[in-house]
Amino acid sequence: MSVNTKAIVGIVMGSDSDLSIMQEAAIFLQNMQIPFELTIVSAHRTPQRMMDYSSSAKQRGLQVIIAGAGGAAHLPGMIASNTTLPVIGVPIKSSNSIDGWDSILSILQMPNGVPVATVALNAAKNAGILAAQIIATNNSSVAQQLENYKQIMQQDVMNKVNTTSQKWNNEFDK
Ligand code: RP5
Repeated sequence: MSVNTKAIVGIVMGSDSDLSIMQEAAIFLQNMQIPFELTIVSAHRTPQRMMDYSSSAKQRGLQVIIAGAGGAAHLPGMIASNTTLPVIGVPIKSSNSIDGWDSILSILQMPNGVPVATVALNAAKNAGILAAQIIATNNSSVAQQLENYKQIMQQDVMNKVNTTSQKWNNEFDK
């Protein structure tokens, strides 16, 4: 995104080793022309930066935060503890992870009062889609782009239905 475009979605991750996964959220937002920012904020290694990021986010104009982390993934929950903005958590199967379950459970099992909308393991694209859907509740142009996106997904499946029916009997669509 251009440096002059004011971000409305914040993407943060615990390490640059999360970037290959987290960039999927960024690419989706870019395609939807939703201005975003992306940086590294580590709950364990830069705790003060995490508190500063989350406490300033709303005032800086962010409307949603996407936070990804692996292993003992405290970043999304701690960000959520320090802002009223909706936080979407992306569990990441990282080098220090036990099959990703540690990250999934750390992000998913938040205490009452502090929700994090948790997507599937490594599902940063879905986090981008969900962020766009939150933005779309108050933005008709993003809402229209999401309608188009759903139409394209539907058409893609129907093309596969047609291809499959050339070889296999399908009485449902007759
Ligand atoms: C977490 O530890 C990060 O989010 C990352 O997924 C994992 C490993 O970090 P590095 O050791 O690669 O920096 O805090």
